[in-house]
Amino acid sequence: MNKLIFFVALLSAEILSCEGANPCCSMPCENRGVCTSTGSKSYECDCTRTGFYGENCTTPEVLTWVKTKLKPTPNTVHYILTHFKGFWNILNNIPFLRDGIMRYVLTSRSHLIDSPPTYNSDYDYKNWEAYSNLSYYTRTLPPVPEDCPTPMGVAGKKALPDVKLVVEKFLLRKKFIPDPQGTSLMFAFFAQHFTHQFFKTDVKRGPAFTSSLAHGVDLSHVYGDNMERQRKLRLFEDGKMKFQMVDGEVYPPTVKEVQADMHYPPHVAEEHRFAVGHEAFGLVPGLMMYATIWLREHNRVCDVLKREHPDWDDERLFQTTRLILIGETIKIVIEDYVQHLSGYHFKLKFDPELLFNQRFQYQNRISSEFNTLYHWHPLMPDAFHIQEQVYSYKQFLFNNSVVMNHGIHNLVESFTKQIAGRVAGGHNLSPALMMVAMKSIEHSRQMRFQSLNEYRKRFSLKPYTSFQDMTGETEMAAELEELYGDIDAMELYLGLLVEKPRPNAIFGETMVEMGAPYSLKGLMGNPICSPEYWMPSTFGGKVGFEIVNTASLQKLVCLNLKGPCPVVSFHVPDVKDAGSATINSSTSHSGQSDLNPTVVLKERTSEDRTSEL
Ligand code: ACD
Repeated sequence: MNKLIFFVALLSAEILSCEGANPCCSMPCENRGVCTSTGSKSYECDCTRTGFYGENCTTPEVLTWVKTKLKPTPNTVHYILTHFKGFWNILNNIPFLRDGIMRYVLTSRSHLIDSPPTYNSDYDYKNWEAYSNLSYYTRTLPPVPEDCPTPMGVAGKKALPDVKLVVEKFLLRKKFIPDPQGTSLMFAFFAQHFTHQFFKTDVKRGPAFTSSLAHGVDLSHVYGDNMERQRKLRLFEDGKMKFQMVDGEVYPPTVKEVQADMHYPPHVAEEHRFAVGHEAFGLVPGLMMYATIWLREHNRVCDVLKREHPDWDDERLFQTTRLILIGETIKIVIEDYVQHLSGYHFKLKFDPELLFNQRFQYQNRISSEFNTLYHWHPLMPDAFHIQEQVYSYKQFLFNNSVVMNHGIHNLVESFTKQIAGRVAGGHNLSPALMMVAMKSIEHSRQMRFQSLNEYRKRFSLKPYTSFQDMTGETEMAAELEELYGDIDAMELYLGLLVEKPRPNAIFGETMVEMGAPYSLKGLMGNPICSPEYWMPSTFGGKVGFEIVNTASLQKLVCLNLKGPCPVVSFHVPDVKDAGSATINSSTSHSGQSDLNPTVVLKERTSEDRTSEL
């Protein structure tokens, strides 16, 4: 018996020491060095332009050494940006300082993204196919080679733990944990609506493939991702999109009317089968609410442009309006959405000119890792509170009658008042969404994602030294250790969701330090931000350019509703702002009172606002 144990131990020691396996399995090249195996036992690290040299790219060049000594840690930077409100209030009003900091945020973040893109899930070395085939998501880190002893290379056990088990053990919600940053469902549905234009996994081909070939903000979720669909949705009159009027308000047309395919289960009544740019937006009323708002915005902007250019034909009005809406989207995402997420007192700024004299490529490719990390399903509550009613998931899903019965005004108000769940820290996923989390993990494994720690290193973060270091507590850490065996074998997605959140924050460090580079590169890499496009004439002149440059969530909603404007914000209102808000947010939101509409705003009509905003 003892002999047998000795033999098994020897055997596994041999396998795990990588004897005969691809030498790159141990990820020996540090600091973004590129590993190439040279025969079955040796490898070479290419340290070109990493700022490091040596066999494993571990020795810093002098300048790199100085920079690393001077550079504050991401947590320190985050602390500074989320504290000292008085200091930031002054700085935000000194244009050249605000611009300088914003330029630094944009460049330092986007330089972490390979551009042009490099790998995909089928190629762990650079080649023309991986570069040119747009139907793949790209990869920031190449897949773990197939011939490695463990799924994460050499670290950890030979097999990863059961997916259902880890989701149940670490992700499922016991009791709803509200986001301490005060994120509202208005934010959660915006995230879902906005990201579905560029996260469009081609389910037939598998998780490595996308059917959104623009790889960025193209508003295909409003206009359709191909010409046939676009044509079905367009009115071909004054640049407008098709619509229907219900009780004097604009809603999307029905599938029957426009013949654009949508995914609805059989029980959905014909009159509630709305047709919009994205086939799946019938899934939840929150998505259909935003689809309706953007549809109204498109037709509103067409009217504005038509007044400016009575001679323009339908095509030009349509195309120019689309560019304006792309600009509005980027502006809202940076200045309202990312601003909210960041919790910064520093006021982020959308100004493409900040990058005009910088090294920056106007192109983007969505990566599988970005898609995976954006599965923020813990945001979702256990039920949805709209006016006086409470909807379970079963009642809410595929239920456009919620949109019609309550109307956009009441949906906006209710979603703004309901707080979303905290994303990091574990144990906050609604059981209704268990399958989605399981799929994220299964897909990550199928695509052979490297470990959380490899991604931390890739994004200039120190690898976690233990499970406790990662979770900041002991209970989950001990269970994770038992299942994964080694912190270097911790998988990316689960790691992101169980990571210790930053104090009073929605996310942990890794989510922000990985998510921000993908986001800012993707937003600013849009062609409309390039010097060739970024000028009034692109947007139909001064009036169109002004619409882009003054866009906000509040305007987007208020200019497209009749009557008084509801409370609209990515942050649940503080109790003093709205007596009926169900939950007060406790924390560090970032001096964004200007994003919270005031009581005064509630009393204005949309006509008043059109001239004011
Ligand atoms: C910074 C700014 C603050 C970053 C704060 C949080 C970022 C975390 C995750 C990503 C957030 C938003 C994603 C938004 C847009 C995606 C756009 C993709 C376009 C293709 O410190 O840098």
